[in-house]
Amino acid sequence: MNFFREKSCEEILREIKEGNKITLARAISLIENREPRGTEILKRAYHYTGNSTVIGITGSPGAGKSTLVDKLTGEIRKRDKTVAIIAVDPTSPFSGGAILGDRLRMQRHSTDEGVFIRSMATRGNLGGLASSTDDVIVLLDAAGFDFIIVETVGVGQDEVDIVKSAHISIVVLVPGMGDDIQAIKAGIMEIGDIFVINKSDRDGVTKLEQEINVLLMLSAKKEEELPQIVKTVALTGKGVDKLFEIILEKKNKLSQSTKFLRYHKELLKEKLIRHIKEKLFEKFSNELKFNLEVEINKIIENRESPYEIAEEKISLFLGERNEQ
Ligand SMILES: Nc1nc2c(ncn2[C@@H]2O[C@H](COP(=O)(O)OP(=O)(O)OP(=O)(O)O)[C@@H](O)[C@H]2O)c(=O)[nH]1
Ligand SMILES: [Mg+2]
Repeated sequence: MNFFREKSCEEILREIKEGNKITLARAISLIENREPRGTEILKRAYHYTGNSTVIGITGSPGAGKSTLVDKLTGEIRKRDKTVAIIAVDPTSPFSGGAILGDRLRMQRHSTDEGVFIRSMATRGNLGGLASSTDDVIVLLDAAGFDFIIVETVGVGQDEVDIVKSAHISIVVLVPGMGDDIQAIKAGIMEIGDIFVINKSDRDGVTKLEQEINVLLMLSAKKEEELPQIVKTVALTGKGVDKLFEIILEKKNKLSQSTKFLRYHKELLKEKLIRHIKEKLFEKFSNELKFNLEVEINKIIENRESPYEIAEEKISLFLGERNEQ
């Protein structure tokens, strides 16, 4: 690990752009752990972004997302394009790399030079999982991957936020979920650009399709194109070529997608505010030798109010800066 610490951020970025996957993996860890060097690398990497197509895939556990990603990877590689895959697991704080590795079902591509696979779990993500994922996407984009696929499990707010970083969002559903479809949050219906009915070798496909259609009508926004529904059997690959064609069509029309532009703006706004907050808090803490534990104890033990502590410290911080 030492030799990595000695490398300059320029060197690290150059190696990443040259396709060095070990350096890439290490740089991702820096970003996940919110290390200052991670931010330094991101600053430089950002200038090289904008060339990847980012695909988000979300859906309930076991819906067949990884099997689908594996087949999509096949389609991408057939065209000699490269792909980076991130599997995100926000639901389980206990998932280690091994379990995630198993969840990926990507063994056949793991030795392929044009494929990079990485899992991200909740642990270590100090700035929130969605923002870490977003930063990792920046690095993978700079690394030059043609496609970046993000697989997330679940249908909660975390997944909605993560998938918002994508250019094209795919929601995977399976027939025979019973009333489960009612439990799917409006948020997830809203982010989907493509709805995949996977395991369409099973009964209940037509019923599910009708249910999705109803939900889509209800959450549709006038100015935005209605999402498409595609039936697949990920296990055999049936329908995946059609799915990939639709992805390519959507990719070509991205600049006209009001939804994508809306999310893109929202995301940039959040990114900018988060960075300002983080940087300010870092300066504030360093200059005032601010110790969160000490202040929290004051609140709990002496019943001092957090409002006053915050305002006092801010005045002190600003006062000190004025004197400089
Ligand atoms: N019958 C049938 N089974 C499928 C299909 N696609 C995937 N499966 C099976 O469904 C199971 C779950 O597939 P995964 O690809 O791991 O699903 P996942 O959504 O990635 O699962 P998690 O990452 O654990 O949430 C596996 O046993 C697959 O073989 C399909 O189209 N039809
Ligand atoms: Mg999976």
